[in-house]
Amino acid sequence: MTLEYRNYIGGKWLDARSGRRFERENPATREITGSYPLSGPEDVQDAACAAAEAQRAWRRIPAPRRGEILFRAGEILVREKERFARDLTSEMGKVLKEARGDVQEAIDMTYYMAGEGRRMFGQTTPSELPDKFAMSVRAPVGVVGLITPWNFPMAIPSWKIMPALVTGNTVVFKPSQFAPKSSHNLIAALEEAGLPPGVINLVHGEGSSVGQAIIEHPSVALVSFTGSNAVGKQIAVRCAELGKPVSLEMGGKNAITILDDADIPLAIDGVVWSAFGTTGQRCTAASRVLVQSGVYDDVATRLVDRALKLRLGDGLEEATDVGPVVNPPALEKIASYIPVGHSEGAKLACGGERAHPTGLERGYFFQPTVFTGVMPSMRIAQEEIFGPVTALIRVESLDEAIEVNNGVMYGLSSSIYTRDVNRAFRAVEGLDTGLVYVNAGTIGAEVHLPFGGTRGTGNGHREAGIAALETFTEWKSVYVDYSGKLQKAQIDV
Ligand code: UN1
Repeated sequence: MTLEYRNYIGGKWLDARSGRRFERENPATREITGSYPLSGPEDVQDAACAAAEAQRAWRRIPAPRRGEILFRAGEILVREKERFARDLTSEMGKVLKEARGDVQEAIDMTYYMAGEGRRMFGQTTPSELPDKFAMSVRAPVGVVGLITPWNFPMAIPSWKIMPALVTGNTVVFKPSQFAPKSSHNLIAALEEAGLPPGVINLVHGEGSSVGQAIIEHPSVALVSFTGSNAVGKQIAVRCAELGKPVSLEMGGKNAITILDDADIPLAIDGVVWSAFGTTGQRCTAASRVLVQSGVYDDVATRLVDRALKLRLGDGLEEATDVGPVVNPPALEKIASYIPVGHSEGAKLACGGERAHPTGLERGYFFQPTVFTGVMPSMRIAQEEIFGPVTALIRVESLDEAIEVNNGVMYGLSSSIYTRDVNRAFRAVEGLDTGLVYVNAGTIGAEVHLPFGGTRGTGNGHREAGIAALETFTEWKSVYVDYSGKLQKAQIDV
């Protein structure tokens, strides 16, 4: 029997008003993992009203008290980590070890933001006038609309929800329809932790109806979106028309640079993990490897050897290295880049085809794929493929590597392998990305540092760290005049 899940609106678990539903399948086995409300604008309307209503009381609860609810939610996530990780693997495919990491990232963010309840620092500063006090404090924005992807279905919602809540906002949240159970689990944890009704509202469904309605709703004061650059741009344009602030995270075309002096086995470990972890479906995935000439052939041989040994399968099996991709359109998109690579003159060194692991013939698997002889301008070196495909590019020098690294429309993550501290720091300075790793791959960002990127990756905002507070609060500058007389700033006597 298919498990039926509901929306969470105003503290109640509800079906879509239309009664319509959609099902999610396990991408490895094609078994149905649950049925969810196929909501519409009317459900968003209910959710936004509940959030606006709850705003009044929630913003007045002292931030440390709001933080305490988050601490309790963090403890519930710890208690349920294994169950939530298994649910996560079953609905979007990543291997269990990584699913546990996804839940762990949500735990980390929940605790981190719970602590912010007792910080949330503003500034105090001298006034230019006597008997006058000046300070700045953070104020919530109001009702915020959060739209999240399927590839980190616990971590990414927590990056948005936890800072939004601790700073006193209320939330209308639309998760991806390809990983709805994880958001159900996250919201159930917040409910159990004692979050008051209406503070968080979960509306399942499609971006074109639910997401759109969230953006349009007059009560929603701010939108935070993680997903593709194409959709992000449309949201930015619409939010500009509506005069709403919007925070965007929109993908990457990240590169690992391996210089001649690098520890090659270490670098190969980093490439395999960054290119094929999460089946390459991370915005931080290494879809390019820039290799200095002297070690290029060695790196290519070793990488292909490792890629061929990766075991594809059901992420719930301990022996599986690489799970399925999320759905048929993803499979199609990834496969479409193979002839593109060929026609542009790259060499397919391994992979390049759909895979059919024994017993999982119907699953959406794609072989770990390495292209060699790739030129920086080729489409496979420019466009986000979002699958287990990486492109080896030969470079002659560090300067060339930096130029090639920066020569794409995205700027999320980059990495350099070298044993030379001078070259490492030159790279840190020159790589134009929001995240830079030295002697580690392109993935593995931690929650207490800013996360996000330059150029086509973002729009100047960052998630995580204290940077997230900037997104979800407005600064309020407060002047207290205790002189008992009219004092005029900036006016000569
Ligand atoms: C993403 O790829 O969408 O740094 C997020 C990482 C993870 C988060 C990735 N902590 O790869």
